[in-house]
Amino acid sequence: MILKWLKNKSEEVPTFLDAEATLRVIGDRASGKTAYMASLAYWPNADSSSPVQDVTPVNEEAQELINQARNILEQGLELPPTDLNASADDVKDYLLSIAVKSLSSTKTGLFPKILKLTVGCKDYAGEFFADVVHKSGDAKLKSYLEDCRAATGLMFLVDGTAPRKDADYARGLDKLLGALNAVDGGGKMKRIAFTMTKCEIEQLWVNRHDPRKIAEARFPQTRHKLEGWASLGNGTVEYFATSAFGVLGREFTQPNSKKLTRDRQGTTSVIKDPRRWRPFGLVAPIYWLCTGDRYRELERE
Ligand SMILES: Nc1nc2c(ncn2[C@@H]2O[C@H](COP(=O)(O)OP(=O)(O)OP(=O)(O)O)[C@@H](O)[C@H]2O)c(=O)[nH]1
Ligand SMILES: [Mg+2]
Repeated sequence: MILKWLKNKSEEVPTFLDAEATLRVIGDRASGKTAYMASLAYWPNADSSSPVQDVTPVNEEAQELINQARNILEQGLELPPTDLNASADDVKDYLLSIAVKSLSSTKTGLFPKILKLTVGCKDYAGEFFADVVHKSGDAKLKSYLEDCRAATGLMFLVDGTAPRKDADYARGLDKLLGALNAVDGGGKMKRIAFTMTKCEIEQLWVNRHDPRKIAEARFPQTRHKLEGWASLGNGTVEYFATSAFGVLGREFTQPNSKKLTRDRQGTTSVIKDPRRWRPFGLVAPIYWLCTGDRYRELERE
């Protein structure tokens, strides 16, 4: 009875709530930044039971991402590395709108709400990250940093299969946060989502529901830096496990990826079966960056 009422009610009165965010995606070369964004924009094989209702491109650049997903990833090919552009203004700014369904409780019961997340994500080439570590006073780097400072949230993407890079990542983050602070009191950056990619690989997949544990085991130094930043009252940190490619099967799963190379730098791969391409956990960090709430349904599977 209640369920029926809820069902009718959900059909009658969806409530729209907006949450806007200006996000920046940073990470090392080949950490999976472009694949993450392209898979998110394309949203292949949408599952009707998922809280994500749809992902729509808002600008032309986002539409271009969809074309990359369709013409490259879905053909089982590898994305080309992103060029390091002339200045921060030339970096593509992908504007996406994501509609997420959820239930909100009030005194009178539960009511459905549709949260519209509008995110502007800039995808810097991985060299930006290396430049933060090795260069300083460089004009181009400075314009990137200024641009990062304008963001409210940062998605720090790391290749989950590259734990040997922990020390590099910790150093990079330290420099980045230091440089952001130096500009003027740290800017607006309030949330950092430490997001591990390529988590369809077996060793990561088993712990996908405990990303903090994966981070603790694989990236202890980086985690230490992040926790230090948060404990100084600069903002908050959360941990996420994602895969742009996902897994095959439901009960007995296997990675839907085909490895091309694997070394200290991490893994490069292509999608194994593009027809069954189902990314994992891509919206969870964005939802948290926009709202400050963790929505576990987005990490189901
Ligand atoms: N197995 C697996 N491989 C992935 C995933 N996401 C990206 N990759 C692979 O990782 C490599 C790098 O991905 P990109 O998205 O181009 O990385 P990037 O961070 O944009 O790299 P730059 O543009 O060079 O800074 C490619 O071989 C991708 O196919 C994933 O979820 N799983
Ligand atoms: Mg790229």
